[in-house]
Amino acid sequence: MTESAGARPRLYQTPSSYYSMIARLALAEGGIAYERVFVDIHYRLSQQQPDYVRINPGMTVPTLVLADRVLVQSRDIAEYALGAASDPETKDWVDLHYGYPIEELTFGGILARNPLARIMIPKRLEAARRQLLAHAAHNPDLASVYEARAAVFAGRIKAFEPDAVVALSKRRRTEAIGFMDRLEQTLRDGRPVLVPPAYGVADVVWTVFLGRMEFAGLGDEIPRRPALARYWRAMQARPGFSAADIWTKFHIGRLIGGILGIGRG
Ligand SMILES: N[C@@H](CCC(=O)N[C@@H](CS)C(=O)NCC(=O)O)C(=O)O
Repeated sequence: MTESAGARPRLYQTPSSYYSMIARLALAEGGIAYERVFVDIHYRLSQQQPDYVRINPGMTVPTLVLADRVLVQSRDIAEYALGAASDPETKDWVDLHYGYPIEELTFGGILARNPLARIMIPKRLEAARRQLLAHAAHNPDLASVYEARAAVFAGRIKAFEPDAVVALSKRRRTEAIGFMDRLEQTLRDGRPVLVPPAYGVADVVWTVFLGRMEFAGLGDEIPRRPALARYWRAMQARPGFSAADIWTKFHIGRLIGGILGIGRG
């Protein structure tokens, strides 16, 4: 992690991270200039470093550091950039999105299909849990936050047990397809954005969700729904979409490049 002076907001983020994409898209759409700081959440587990934990005790990305406050939830960052979801329709769409554990779709799918991942991912989760406990022992002032985070990882290890994961991934896929049906029904009247009249937070989160559908092998479900397909094309054509670097497929080279510090943050 690098620090630099200046009044621009600093976004601690990871290129491949779903919730970082939400932050990047919202900031791009909101026209907010900011500096990206790369956090290696996969290999170095930099989100667990004490200096990061002091900024974001939840130990997740993204984190937006503003002159007068720190935002540690992608939803808050999106609402900062584009305005809070004040109407009930926007709020319902955003609540629906955040009620869904997207990582269970992504990792559940990988684990259900890939025997090597079934060995590697639980090992990585266990290593992360142990490192959290080691941090707790070395940083007494942060022990309670480290222990709380270790408990979250223990839960993940359980959720991703080989026997549980196939059923879990099936359930998350069915739910995701249900969301696409719901989007299709809403968009069928030809509306250009999810909650007219203006582009907003609901469009940000559901655009990143559709990107994740492509990424997770559910992309074929989009063209089967004409209104959703039209909306997805329109969202991808927006300048903010390319600026935000939304991953619709897995880029192993960029993942490694980021970790080695040779990619763009
Ligand atoms: N509720 C948070 C969730 C953030 C989140 O789960 N971020 C993931 C990456 S997409 C993360 O930081 N994972 C690293 C970890 O759990 O150690 C938000 O919306 O910002």
